[in-house]
Amino acid sequence: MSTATHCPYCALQCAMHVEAGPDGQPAVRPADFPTNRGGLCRKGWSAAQLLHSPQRLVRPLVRTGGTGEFAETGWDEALDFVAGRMAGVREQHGPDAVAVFGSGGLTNEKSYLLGKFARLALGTSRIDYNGRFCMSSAAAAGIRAFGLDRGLGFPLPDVASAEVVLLAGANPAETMPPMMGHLSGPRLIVVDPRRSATAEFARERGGLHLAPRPGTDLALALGLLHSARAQDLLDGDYIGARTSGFDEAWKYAAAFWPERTEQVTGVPAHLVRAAARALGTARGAYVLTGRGAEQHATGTDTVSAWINLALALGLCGRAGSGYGCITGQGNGQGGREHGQKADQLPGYRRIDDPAARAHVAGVWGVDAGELPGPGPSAFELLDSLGTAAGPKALLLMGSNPAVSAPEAGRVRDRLSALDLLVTCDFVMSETAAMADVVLPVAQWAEETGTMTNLEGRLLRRRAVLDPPPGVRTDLEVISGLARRLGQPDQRFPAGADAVLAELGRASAGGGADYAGVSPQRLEAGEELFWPVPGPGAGTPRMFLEGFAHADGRARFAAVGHRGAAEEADAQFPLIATTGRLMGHYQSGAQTRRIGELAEAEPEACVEVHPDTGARAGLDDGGWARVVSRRGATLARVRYRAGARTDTVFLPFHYGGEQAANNLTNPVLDPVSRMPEFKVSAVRLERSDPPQDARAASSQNAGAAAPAAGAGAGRRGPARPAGG
Ligand SMILES: Nc1nc2c(c(=O)[nH]1)N[C@H]1C(S)=C(S)[C@@H](COP(=O)(O)OP(=O)(O)OC[C@H]3O[C@@H](n4cnc5c(=O)[nH]c(N)nc54)[C@H](O)[C@@H]3O)O[C@H]1N2
Ligand SMILES: Nc1nc2c(c(=O)[nH]1)N[C@H]1C(S)=C(S)[C@@H](COP(=O)(O)OP(=O)(O)OC[C@H]3O[C@@H](n4cnc5c(=O)[nH]c(N)nc54)[C@H](O)[C@@H]3O)O[C@H]1N2
Ligand code: SF4
Ligand SMILES: [Mo]
Repeated sequence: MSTATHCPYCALQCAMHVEAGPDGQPAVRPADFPTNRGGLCRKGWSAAQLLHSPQRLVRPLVRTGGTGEFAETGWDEALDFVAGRMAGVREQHGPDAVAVFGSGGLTNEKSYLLGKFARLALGTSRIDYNGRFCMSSAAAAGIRAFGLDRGLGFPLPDVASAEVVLLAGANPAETMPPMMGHLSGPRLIVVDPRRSATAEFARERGGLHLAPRPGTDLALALGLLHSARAQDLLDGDYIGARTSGFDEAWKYAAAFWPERTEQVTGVPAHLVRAAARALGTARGAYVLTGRGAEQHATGTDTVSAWINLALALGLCGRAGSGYGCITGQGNGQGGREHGQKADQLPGYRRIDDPAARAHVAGVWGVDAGELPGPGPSAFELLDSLGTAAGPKALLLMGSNPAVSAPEAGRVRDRLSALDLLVTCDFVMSETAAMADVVLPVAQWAEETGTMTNLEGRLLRRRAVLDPPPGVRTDLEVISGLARRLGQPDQRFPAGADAVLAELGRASAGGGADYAGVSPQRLEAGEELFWPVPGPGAGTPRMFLEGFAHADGRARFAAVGHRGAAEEADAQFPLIATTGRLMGHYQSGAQTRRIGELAEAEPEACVEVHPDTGARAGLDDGGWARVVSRRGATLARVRYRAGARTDTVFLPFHYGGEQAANNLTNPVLDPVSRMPEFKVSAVRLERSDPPQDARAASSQNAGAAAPAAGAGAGRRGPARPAGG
């Protein structure tokens, strides 16, 4: 056995072979591919370990009436129970009382079928997904500027030949290590409040590190635009021929001369000038944003300000330069196109557009009037669960919001208030542990499907092995539930290729057109970048002929700086920002269960400048309690001499009392509905080690997790099975 496929984790989707290792268990070998060029990070190398982990779920679990503990059950009983309860809730409270929460980790086929399931089998408008927490601000700003949004509008290897690359709030040295191979040639300008691994990489190679106070990127981007104009570096011909709205946008930049920019952001004026000069004089330059620029209540406007800079320098829609958002999850790109978003139908269509509704309803064989309208965004949806007017039941696929949602304590309360929580997962995540029903599903190497990576490139995920006995695929779960909810069999096929063919028809003519994508073409090794409307090659480089707005021009956005929702004050004198470590993925549900990863990063940490730590009475290597208005979290102190003294950093990969999201502020961006994960006002206190530190880290990677009884997290009355 040796099968070519792609990594289960991030959007770089590194190519790999899965084959039998020395112990006979599946193991990973990297493959050469344009994005990863034979590299993998340590998560990719160890990814196969979860396939045969003793912590793997292999039987449906339903909480029993008597004890409130999980009991193993058969698939028919479990699916009958779930469909029966969903139908009952809908009968009693109406279709919007059943909600669905999806994921940018799901294949294109799953994303599509899940959206269709919500709209048709449940008739609910209550569906959104974790991508809302990811790159929704960049997507909104991209649509605003270009008329259409694709993470990178060009193949990743293009950036290697640029002279300068500016990375705003992205730390690929930890979040996509093999990408650094493409970034070793260009001079890097890294915008990050922390001296991240990527900032170090830039400094070592003669690049620049600009360390703004979290939440002030918009001002910094305005300052760079101001300084570029002052140095006569703008591309006037391009602005005149290919864009509109420069004058209105400039009004906001006019006031941000470098010294003023320094006052607001903390970035020295000479660095603002130097960065503008480097970017503006480069032959070939890219501006790339990551979550650091995007996960703010001002995220959309902030990305718009970075795009304005790129437009003013004439970088977009040209070969050899550009703006891009580095998408995050494995299918962060495809997951945002096929209708699991509250306001969306397949093919990047809007659910409130009559023509889009008519097209998709036609493919689905229903009347457009049967399709529900737009629903609330991810956090608003989670925050309404179990309230008088909110959903009473939730089907969750591919997310662990008890750990990863903002103000997670509040979200856990809402999850507990549900009458029915159903999760599909392959491990007992913190959210699964709160569920009434847990359905054990297949993992990446056990199923077929397609993914769309950060470049908009279509990839084939191939089944290498059979799932363990008793495990079903997500598509089989959706299909089985739909049938039990009275849908005709052929409307919800469980075969990935059949779903892809239908997705192609549903997306045809939309922005993200997959009509020409087929398993045969992918198996034949064709390089396909969407839109792929037909048999042609697709679109590796977008907007070369014109932008997707009706007039073909890109639009400057008139955006001004405003501060974060929460400022530091006497009670909460520091800003906490959050993000990622190399060795864990997201909520950590998968990677905390892989021995070598859990051992390397067994517990939460907080990065603190030594002076700041000393002032709070902390010791390097000791424990701190980090407190915000919303809650507290425990983390081991890591002194970082290069850190800002007004800012601390926490990874969000841990649950319970070590969850960074106990602190975070769920204030939302008005356009994208993105929560402000990157700015919370906090204070630091010295703390004893957490009660669960030892137990948690040994249990994370340890042997068999108990199946029955694993759900101690769930409060509230027990529910009878089979009701
Ligand atoms: N190891 C690992 N890799 C991953 C993931 C993972 O969980 N672990 N997740 C994947 C996913 S889904 C995503 S979305 C990507 C995310 O990839 P990145 O965007 O690279 O990840 P983050 O660590 O969230 O944020 C990047 C940087 O933003 C900085 N930052 C914080 N506040 C601000 C600010 O106000 N302005 C600026 N300019 N920077 C700020 C942080 O210090 C951090 O270094 O990674 C993907 N890859
Ligand atoms: N404080 C803070 N919070 C953040 C962020 C931050 O930077 N700071 N980043 C946000 C971002 S960018 C993201 S993307 C989210 C991610 O956070 P989550 O949405 O929680 O993502 P994961 O931790 O990947 O959770 C995926 C869950 O689904 C399971 N799973 C994985 N693949 C599949 C599949 O194919 N099918 C099914 N049924 N299950 C699957 C996994 O085992 C795991 O339990 O977190 C957000 N939260
Ligand atoms: S960089 Fe991303 S895709 Fe590549 S091996 Fe690491 S987690 Fe997997
Ligand atoms: Mo993400």
